[in-house]
Amino acid sequence: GDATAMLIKSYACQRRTPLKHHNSFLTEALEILAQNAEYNDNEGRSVAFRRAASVLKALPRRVRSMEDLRCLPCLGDHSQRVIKEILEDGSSREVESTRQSEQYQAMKALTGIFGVGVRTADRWFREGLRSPDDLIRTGQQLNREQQAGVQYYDDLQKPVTKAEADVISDVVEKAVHAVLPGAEIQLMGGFRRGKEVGHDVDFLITHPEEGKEERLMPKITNWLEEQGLLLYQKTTRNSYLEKMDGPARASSNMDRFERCFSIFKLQESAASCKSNCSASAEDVSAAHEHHSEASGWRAVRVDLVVSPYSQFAFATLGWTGSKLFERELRRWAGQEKHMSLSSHALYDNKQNLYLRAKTEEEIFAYLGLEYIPPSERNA
Ligand code: TTP
Ligand code: MN
Ligand code: MN
Ligand code: MN
Repeated sequence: GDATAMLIKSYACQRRTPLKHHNSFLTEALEILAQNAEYNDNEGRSVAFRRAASVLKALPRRVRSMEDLRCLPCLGDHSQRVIKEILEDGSSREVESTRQSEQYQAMKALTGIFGVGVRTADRWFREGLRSPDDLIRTGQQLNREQQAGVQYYDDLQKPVTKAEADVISDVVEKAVHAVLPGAEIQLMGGFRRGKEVGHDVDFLITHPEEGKEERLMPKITNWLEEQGLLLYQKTTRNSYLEKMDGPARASSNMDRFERCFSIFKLQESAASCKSNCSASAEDVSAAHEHHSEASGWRAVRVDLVVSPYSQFAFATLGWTGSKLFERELRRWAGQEKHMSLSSHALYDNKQNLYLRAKTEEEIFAYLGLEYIPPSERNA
């Protein structure tokens, strides 16, 4: 073991995890096992593999032997066996057979449909269904969300680029300012962490005058709908009440903000079309013929969340991710600090009081953690 390995802390929120690291040949393998455990409703096992993968993402260099893993936290027996096999043989039999398995592939395809969770996908798998096409062919009952998920499946499978996220940011900003001047909009999720592609685009919206943000979402979605920019939307009202939801529920990861899960209709410019098709500038119209549909637009998943100004720092921290980083923050708060952290608030269970914060930096300070910038929260 070397000295650097011994500096790796055990909670992901105590570490800096950059987007690009040196061990994807190991982390991708461990994350397949994590994903498979999730498909089998084994959350404990899934989190164990994800924590192991996350530790390897924080290492300053490529792992070359088991010796390099001495003194590292979060590496259980099973993860170590998998790593050893990959280091010795180039791949792990368990990982490869999981990757090839009918269940893994079907669950991946089915849970890849917007609106389909593990429980539904598992039920369909047991009934012999394997893909979105099977759902259509057998005339499965689908809710409105799942219908949209099946309808736009191909587009929603394509990664969203940063350039597309920037175009959507402009659209969202225009919509929000049309209905509430002075509102503030922030790009969240993977793109805030510096990712170059994502599965969706996440936004957090607030207004410096507390109360102005109430019932804002229907105004935004109406505006977008009038412009013909929405293919699907489902808005949920804010249901957070500090007195009732605060300390008791604060460790739950589902928040209660007014929010909208949507699918945007994104007009594809000649420029983005060109880069997608890798055609020359003069050849843009010819490039269209590469598309299955030469429609000039694509569907993109967009999440909109509205937060009261007083909760904005907590909402920002909670919607930046990564999911494992968030999970580890809440675990650190509870286990090490006797506090409850949510996307709404931080509650100190020893002093029995809420800790107010205007910035993410203040929240890290309350938690006794060194500040980790978004670009290093890629746990
Ligand atoms: P995601 O958009 O699911 O993930 P991501 O942006 O990190 O990655 P991707 O590129 O695949 O989109 O979630 C973004 C953050 O939002 C994540 O940190 C968790 C948070 N979140 C909540 O707080 N509550 C929720 O109900 C959901 C769905 C997400
Ligand atoms: Mn996202
Ligand atoms: Mn999202
Ligand atoms: Mn094109």
